[in-house]
Amino acid sequence: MALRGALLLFGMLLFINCASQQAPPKKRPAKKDVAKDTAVEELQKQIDNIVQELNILKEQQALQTVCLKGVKITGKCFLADALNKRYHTASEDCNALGGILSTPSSADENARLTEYVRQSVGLDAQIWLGINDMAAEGRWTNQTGLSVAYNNWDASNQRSPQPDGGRVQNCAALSTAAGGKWFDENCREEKPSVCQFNIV
Ligand SMILES: *[C@@H]1O[C@H](CO)[C@@H](O)[C@H](O)[C@H]1NC(C)=O
Ligand SMILES: [Ca+2]
Repeated sequence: MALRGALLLFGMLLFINCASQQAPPKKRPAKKDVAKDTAVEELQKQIDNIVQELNILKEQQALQTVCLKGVKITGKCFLADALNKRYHTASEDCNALGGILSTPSSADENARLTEYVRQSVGLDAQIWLGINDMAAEGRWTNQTGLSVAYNNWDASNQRSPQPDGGRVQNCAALSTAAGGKWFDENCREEKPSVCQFNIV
């Protein structure tokens, strides 16, 4: 923060200095002035780059803080919200933090998310996932609106493998009791959730 301020001030001073020296308009810019303009532009570019890098650092630091409370898994940071909420509320609350509802994209990630939910929420918990078929029945999409490539639906009940809720159940939930298997549930049910942040 102090660095950024100092740099901006430095840049501004240079700019003012340059502008005041140019105050009486000259008919033809001298070679010296052109060189100065280029130098100022170059400096401005460098300042912009530093500001950009600082912002990325700040974001990473914020993520680190989230990850200190949560858990880091393959470029993602998971943070549990143990409060029971409807799907939409859970999703909006997570979005407000800059994340999306957790969306495991591999068996390994699903297993590690399940383990984290066991530890943070409970051994018999169901959490909302960032996956639903609200837009088109039977087409399960993630928060990007794309069909999910990975799923882990529970098929242990052969007569009625998940998802089995049709139009009544459009939101996917992961169950720790079922070893991380997924179930479609009514989106108005209230469940805990895990917010996912992508680490840049
Ligand atoms: C959604 O799914 C697509 C394709 O499977 C994938 O490329 C994208 O990263 C996913 N988005 C999220 C937020 O998981
Ligand atoms: Ca459905």
